[in-house]
Amino acid sequence: MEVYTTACPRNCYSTCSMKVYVENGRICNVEADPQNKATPEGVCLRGLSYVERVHSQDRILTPLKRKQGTADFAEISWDEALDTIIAKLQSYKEKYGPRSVLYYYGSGTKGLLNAVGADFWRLYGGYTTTYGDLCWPAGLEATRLTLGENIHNAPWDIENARLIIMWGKNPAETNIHQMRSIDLALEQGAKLIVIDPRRTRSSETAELLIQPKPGTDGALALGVAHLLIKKNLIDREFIEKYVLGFPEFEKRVRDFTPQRASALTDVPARYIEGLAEYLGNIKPASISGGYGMQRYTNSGQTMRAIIALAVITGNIGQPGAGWIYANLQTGIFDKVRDPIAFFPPKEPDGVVRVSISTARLGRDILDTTDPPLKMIWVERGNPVTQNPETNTVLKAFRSLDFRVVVEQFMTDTAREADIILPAKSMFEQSDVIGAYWHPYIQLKQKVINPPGKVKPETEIYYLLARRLGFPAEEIKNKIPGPGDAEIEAYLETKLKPFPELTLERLREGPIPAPGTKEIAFADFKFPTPSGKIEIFSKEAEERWGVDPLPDFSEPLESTGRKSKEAAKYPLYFMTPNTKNRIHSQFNNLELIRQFSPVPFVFITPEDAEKRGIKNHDEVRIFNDRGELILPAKIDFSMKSRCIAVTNGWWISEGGGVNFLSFGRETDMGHGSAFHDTLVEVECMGSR
Ligand SMILES: Nc1nc2c(c(=O)[nH]1)N[C@H]1C(S)=C(S)[C@@H](COP(=O)(O)OP(=O)(O)OC[C@H]3O[C@@H](n4cnc5c(=O)[nH]c(N)nc54)[C@H](O)[C@@H]3O)O[C@H]1N2
Ligand SMILES: Nc1nc2c(c(=O)[nH]1)N[C@H]1C(S)=C(S)[C@@H](COP(=O)(O)OP(=O)(O)OC[C@H]3O[C@@H](n4cnc5c(=O)[nH]c(N)nc54)[C@H](O)[C@@H]3O)O[C@H]1N2
Ligand SMILES: [Mo]
Repeated sequence: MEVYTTACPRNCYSTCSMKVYVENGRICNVEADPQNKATPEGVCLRGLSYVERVHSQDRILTPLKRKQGTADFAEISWDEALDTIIAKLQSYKEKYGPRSVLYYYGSGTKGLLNAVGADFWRLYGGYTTTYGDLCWPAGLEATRLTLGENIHNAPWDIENARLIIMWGKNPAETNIHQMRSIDLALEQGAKLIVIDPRRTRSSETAELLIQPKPGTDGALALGVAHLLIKKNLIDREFIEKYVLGFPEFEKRVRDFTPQRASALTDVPARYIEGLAEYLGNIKPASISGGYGMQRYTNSGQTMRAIIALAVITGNIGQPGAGWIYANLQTGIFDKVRDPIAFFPPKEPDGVVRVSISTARLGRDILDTTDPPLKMIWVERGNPVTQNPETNTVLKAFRSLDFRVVVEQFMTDTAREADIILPAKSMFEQSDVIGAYWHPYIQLKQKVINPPGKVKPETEIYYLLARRLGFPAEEIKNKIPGPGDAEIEAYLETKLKPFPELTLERLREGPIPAPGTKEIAFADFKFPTPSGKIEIFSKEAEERWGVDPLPDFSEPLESTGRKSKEAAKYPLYFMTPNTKNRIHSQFNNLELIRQFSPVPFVFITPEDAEKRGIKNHDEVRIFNDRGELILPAKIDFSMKSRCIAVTNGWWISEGGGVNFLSFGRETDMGHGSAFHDTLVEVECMGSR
């Protein structure tokens, strides 16, 4: 048995270091590697399930081609797959130009080698791609505008906090290792407050749970700011020295009385007062903001209002304090630190057309002209299930002439393909990965050979590049050849500027990114235009057309809007993440299905009773965009008028939450406002 240190590249806060045990070319065990101080113990169930996932009977192991006009696929050789793709690529380029090809990638796996795809498509002569992101950009942009960059204290520092506010984050499911540090803090007497419309597992040890109406946290935060200022529970010295725009902010929150905030948020005023008392009196305080609450149309402004609370109480730049959102200190390989620069809304040059909003993927594909889109290449993502407005995404996919999907499993997106190419697993190619919560650079090691006819993306691109006759010198510079040595040489080149990072050292375990700050902003230097923390941000106004101060407006789909839609669809459709899955991954495995075999819709007793719904009744969830039919589970933990289905269920499993969401962007950052989704539910009778 061989044992390797490697790291999990899923889109997950934890990005664990782990030891894998390999025998006869099979992964037979996975366990935590304590060298990573953020994830010293507890590989999660998904981690344990790799043993099954990698060797699953359902894995796609060979290229597949759709049998014309059917939903079936036939196995084909790599030669046939590549020749078919090349014929298409050549003809589209000739007839419509290279921008008729859409290159779409999701968040399926991290790694430096992911860059090879874009380099290939540039060499092809250009391409069309998406801007924006499904996940977190409204909060990234709010943080960058306020503090100047997206960094925070090392994960384990939360142990030093005396007050922890989990604001719209559910680490007990989405960041289990953070729970460990929170527990250690609580053992030392810290207090925990959770703010979430749902009573999540993360709130089990909380002293105070606040359940605002979805999308109204901005009003809650401004109400708390009002009280902190009124009761003089703010840090005036800190504000004087480091904050831009406090006098204007003070004016802004003047009418956000607890009564007004209570009416907007549906949180009792005494809870708002309680939150202000805790935050004003207990120091140091860490506020950990989740990503769920920044997927509304008003959420950039919401996040700015919440960050302002950490700022006016002076909880920045010290141990145990801070705004914990995204720690991009491992982003050392990217030239630009402005996260929105990763999603440029304008064309960066004449080659790449960055014209399609990830949030509006379906509609933008259909609306694109000059040239129109003919082909899509999808890798590392499952847009049919995960992007908003599934019906439109499906229509857009089906309007194209040719679809290639690189996948490990027969996902809803793969089912739409003309050609499916089998994708590697994390154990089948080495890569260097960063993280967005802890500071470690890690090597995700190749520990087994790809099974069947699987080829990593880099090799697929290499073979295509050769057959397309790209200049040899360009291929050599941009696209590593198929051998392990060539992959390692590519990675070594990327690591070269950082002498402390060598593959040899990374093979032993994780290494903090060079220049890592354990305490963010300890030097009180803020890379904003003014050099101060900007509660008032001219840049916010100029870039996004929002108020330069944090403000509150109802999300576009909100029961607070008194619109016709709100009267027709009175329920908030919540689609949170869940513990044993990363979005649409893992639930196809036996190990995981034991815990979650079928999707449910969670509904409060009050909302169920109103509609004559009993536990396990079949219900129809619907709005103008689509419907879902699921069994109901009566649930006492949610705020009434909220219903929830965890996201990630496949349509082929009866899930598909995005049939109900709408493709529209957040107020800043080009995020996806999934959670602006109102629905109605009706009973279809017992099962
Ligand atoms: N196990 C597991 N871990 C994961 C993931 C996963 O799928 N599974 N996904 C990873 C990824 S990509 C992401 S983006 C993160 C997400 O991590 P989190 O942000 O923790 O997860 P979410 O479920 O998106 O949202 C967290 C909470 O926000 C609440 N919420 C929704 N709307 C509002 C609101 O208006 N106000 C408030 N206060 N709360 C609200 C939801 O009820 C939910 O409990 O997790 C990462 N980690
Ligand atoms: N309604 C609603 N929708 C949501 C959310 C929500 O809260 N509500 N959350 C959103 C968020 S936060 C996110 S991050 C997105 C996630 O959406 P996606 O980025 O689409 O992520 P996954 O669902 O994890 O799908 C990733 C796919 O990549 C494949 N894959 C894994 N490794 C590799 C590889 O090495 N190569 C290739 N080619 N493929 C690989 C996996 O098999 C999987 O099918 O979903 C978003 N969708
Ligand atoms: Mo995400």
